[in-house]
Amino acid sequence: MDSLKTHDPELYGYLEQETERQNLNFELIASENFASRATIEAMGSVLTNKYAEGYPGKRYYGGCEHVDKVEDLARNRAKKLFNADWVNVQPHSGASANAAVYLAFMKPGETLLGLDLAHGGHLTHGSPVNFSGITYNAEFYGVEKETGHINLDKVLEKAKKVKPKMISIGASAYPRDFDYKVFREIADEVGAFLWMDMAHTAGLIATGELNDPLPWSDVISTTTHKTLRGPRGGMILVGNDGENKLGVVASKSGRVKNVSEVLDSAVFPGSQGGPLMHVIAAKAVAFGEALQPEFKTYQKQVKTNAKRMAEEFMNRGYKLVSDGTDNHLILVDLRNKGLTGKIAEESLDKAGITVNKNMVPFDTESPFVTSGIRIGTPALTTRGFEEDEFSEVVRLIDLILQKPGDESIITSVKGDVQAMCKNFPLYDFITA
Ligand code: DSN
Repeated sequence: MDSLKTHDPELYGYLEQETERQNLNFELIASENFASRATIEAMGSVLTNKYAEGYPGKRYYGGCEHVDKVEDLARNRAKKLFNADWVNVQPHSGASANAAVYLAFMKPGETLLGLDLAHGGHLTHGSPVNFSGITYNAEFYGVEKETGHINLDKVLEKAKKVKPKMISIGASAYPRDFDYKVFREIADEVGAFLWMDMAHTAGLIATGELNDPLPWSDVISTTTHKTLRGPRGGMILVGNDGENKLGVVASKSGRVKNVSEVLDSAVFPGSQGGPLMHVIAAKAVAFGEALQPEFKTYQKQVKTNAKRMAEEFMNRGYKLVSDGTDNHLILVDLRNKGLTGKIAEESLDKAGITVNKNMVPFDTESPFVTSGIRIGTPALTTRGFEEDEFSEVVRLIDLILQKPGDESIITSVKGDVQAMCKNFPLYDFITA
């Protein structure tokens, strides 16, 4: 980064600071990860200069012969990775991918049935402050107060009552797996489309560490930067393409379009303009990495580490939502410890331990305070942390949470955090 260093020293300084933060902190935000050097290099490439509205072979600009190959590479690798009939790698983010899903499957005012944000759902699954809740009629299912699990009988009951056009599955803070077959049966019983947003769990799904939604869902959306460990971005997939139930007709021929054609149009020109070709190149790199056997080993470890962390927290008297985890994250309910999520997040941050405060189901605190923290293993597992390191992570978190704000404990824990991070080096190239 020599040219950046001399060309824009102020900006370079901020990058240096952020690199140091990533290198020397415990990154435990469940939705974050560390992309490879090759992925980051592709993102920083000349492809950022190229306009390529349209799709490979059908662009609105000249000079697309090379970026066509890049996008095809990304698409083909993603199809292989997820055993999908069709993918669209152009969505700029998970929210953009979801906007295209709505555009393809729903008309304004129609009803979506999704997991409540306060029970682990996502903003774009019908929150009243998001376009999804503003444009569509959002209805919600939740988790059981006693178990923290989704009760599928209640989902069916709710679906029969509200008659949704589409049912969404997927979450940003749900530590358990989903039974897609039963969700499919529910969707079929009420005549709804079924949409899985696997943003958090895509890497675990790709490697068979969690149930596979592709055979059961009408459409699947994802981000590419969480467990999938690629560049920041989004993607849409279809497991079984073919004549769809949308009834959208190709105007000249009168033929009913495949669901993939409707979704392609919903991304471009429906909701986006020019694709970010540099990011699509980086997606291709990351999908290539995810097809390697080491990626499966990594995902297994992500899950094993989360289980170890769950056990360690419960042994120390912490209450976890659903009393454990099937995936890459845990949700700690801090109420029995007399703490809020806000206090916990702030105290841990001072010691170099990065988590996020999170609502727990049936929370009585506001979203700015919350009663919980969400903790995920993907990023530190990428660094090489295994079970023993995660036991130590929990010990250090517990030390802080026993006396939040105690400066001498914070200083001592921060020293331990940095020492461990130095034993598991991360990036040495960004500011080199
Ligand atoms: N913001 C992401 C998360 O942290 O889960 C979801 O978009």
